[in-house]
Amino acid sequence: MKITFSEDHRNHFPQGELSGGQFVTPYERPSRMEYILRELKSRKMNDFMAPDKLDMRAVGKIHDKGLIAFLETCWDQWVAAGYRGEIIPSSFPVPGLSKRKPRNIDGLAGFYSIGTETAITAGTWVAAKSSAAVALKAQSIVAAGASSAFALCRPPGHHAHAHAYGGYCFLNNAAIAAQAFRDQGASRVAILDVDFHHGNGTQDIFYDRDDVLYASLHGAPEDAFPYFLGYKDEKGRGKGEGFNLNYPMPPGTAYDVWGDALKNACRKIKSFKPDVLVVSLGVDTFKDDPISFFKLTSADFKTYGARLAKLKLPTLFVMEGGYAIEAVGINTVNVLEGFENG
Ligand code: SS9
Ligand code: ZN
Repeated sequence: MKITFSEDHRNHFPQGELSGGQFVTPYERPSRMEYILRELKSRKMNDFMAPDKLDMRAVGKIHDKGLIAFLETCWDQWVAAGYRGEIIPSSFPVPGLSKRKPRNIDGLAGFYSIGTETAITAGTWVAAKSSAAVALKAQSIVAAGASSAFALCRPPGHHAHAHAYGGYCFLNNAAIAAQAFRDQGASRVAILDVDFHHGNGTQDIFYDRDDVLYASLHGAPEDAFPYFLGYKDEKGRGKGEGFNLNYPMPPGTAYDVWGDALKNACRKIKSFKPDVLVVSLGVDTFKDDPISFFKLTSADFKTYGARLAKLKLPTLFVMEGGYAIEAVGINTVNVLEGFENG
């Protein structure tokens, strides 16, 4: 399987993540990629390709112009305002407040984000663009007829909405790739999100649509980030009704239950008859993940990779989360290897 990757991800590495009222080293850090690369190479998965320059029209199909302009210019505005730290928003337009866009960059950051954990630095926009380009390159490989490809994206994407960044995500790589498949002739695209966290951004982007099915297995939002989306009764809206499938699961969930949810999601995907499958591949379902509460073992990742192969669909894997960094490589490559041998 071809793998797309760019070293430009390194441009995004904030010093701090606001977590539990303290600044910690961000869980979403560059070394995650090193562990994955090392494991890929040690298992002879060596077919790497660099991305092309990002096609901003493809990004513009998913993201709002205002968010794109914000991400492009926010660092310069922040510095010009005299702020000395990284960009962390502090005020949000929750219901009851107006939805008007402020001029002040601190206000603007709250306007365009879903939370405070995701700091922006000087290099964030370059990295975010490279991540989307990595997704689109792998998408083009599958669109050209490959049975699968792996987009080794960083930063991740599934928490990014059309109008907002957050949850370590800036551009929604999987959504941009899914839309590119549609624009290049696919009639129906299924997105299966196996990251521990609900992909609130991806759900919201396709919520009204019947041409892109979104199915997600995740920690129940009562107990887990992103807290405000991912409930079972969120099924889609208008003609999109029935094309959004959430499988929230409680703390302690292991493969017996998780695997059944996957089986169910795969059945639904099959009856949707998609032309292509996009997998939002997060491995933070692992038992030792520091910010998650599922109990999958490394062997389970291989098992479900093989299960995904049974769908017999052209499949684009897009890297999302996974924070038990030493195991992130093993678990990610287990999915890919399970898929290839499946
Ligand atoms: C940790 C809270 C984690 C953000 C999680 C984003 C995961 C992206 N104090 N919140 S896959
Ligand atoms: Zn996650």
